[in-house]
Amino acid sequence: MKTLIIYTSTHSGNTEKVAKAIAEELSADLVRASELKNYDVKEYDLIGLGSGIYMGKHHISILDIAGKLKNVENKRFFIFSTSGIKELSFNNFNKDLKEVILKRSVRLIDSFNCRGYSNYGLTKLFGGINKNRPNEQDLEKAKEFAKTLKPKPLTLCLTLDGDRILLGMKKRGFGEGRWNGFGGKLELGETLIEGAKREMLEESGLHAEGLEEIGSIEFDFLDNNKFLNVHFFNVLKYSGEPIETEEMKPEWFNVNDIPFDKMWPDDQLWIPLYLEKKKFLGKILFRNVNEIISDDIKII
Ligand code: S76
Repeated sequence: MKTLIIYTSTHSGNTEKVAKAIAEELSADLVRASELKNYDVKEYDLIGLGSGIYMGKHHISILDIAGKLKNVENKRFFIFSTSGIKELSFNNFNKDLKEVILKRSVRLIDSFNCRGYSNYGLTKLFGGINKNRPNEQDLEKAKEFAKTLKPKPLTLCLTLDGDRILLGMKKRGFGEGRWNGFGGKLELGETLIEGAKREMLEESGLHAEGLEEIGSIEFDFLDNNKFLNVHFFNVLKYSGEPIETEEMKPEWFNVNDIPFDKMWPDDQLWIPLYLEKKKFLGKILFRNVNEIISDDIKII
């Protein structure tokens, strides 16, 4: 995921601190609104826009840029701000920026706000409000927020044995009714390899003894909030016999007879690379679970 963060931080540098914390967590490119030269965001997957709140709105430079960015279609956006006071229902200071963003065909994923030092207007009389904020805790919260914007890691294992490949018919849940590799979400504290081995055993009955990562693809789904980073593994060595579980029905297929018409549509893009022992990195955008809108898979 490639992220661009555009921000304006005028008086106290409050928003800059938050922007930097989020950028660090996401390895994002960070640019001040006043220094933005290229409005074309084609190369980015996620765009963050943030500033202080002035008279109940984001800074005018941010509102302006939100309307002018080019090639934003289908991109993910998030917004952030620092403010003297808390956002309240009658004082919805994300409203104007949200409106500008939602006029473009993009997705606004989430927003973050925290207190920032302010000596604006009358608050000047008593030395300003929210001294030393954003503080360490605020910046930690900003990083936690940034983590939620990342794609969720998943594993998927493929097993070859001579000219056979092991697939499983998914009996329930995400991908039900499709032949698939074996894998799933990580449990707390698990590494990708540990998760891949556990899922392989739970879903197929096979002990994967050697695994090599063969690629990864970020899957983004326009019609829901799913955003996945699937890490693909080749099972180098296994023991045991495939058994049907309540989740999957395993079956060996000849590699010339893979049932692509009953699989995820993306499988036709990367399984041939796997069979040719090529490693890959990619991004795929789905409209729903059946239609690929765009794909970009590179051999590495
Ligand atoms: O081969 C696939 N398995 C999945 O679980 C999901 N593809 C895929 N694409 C979203």
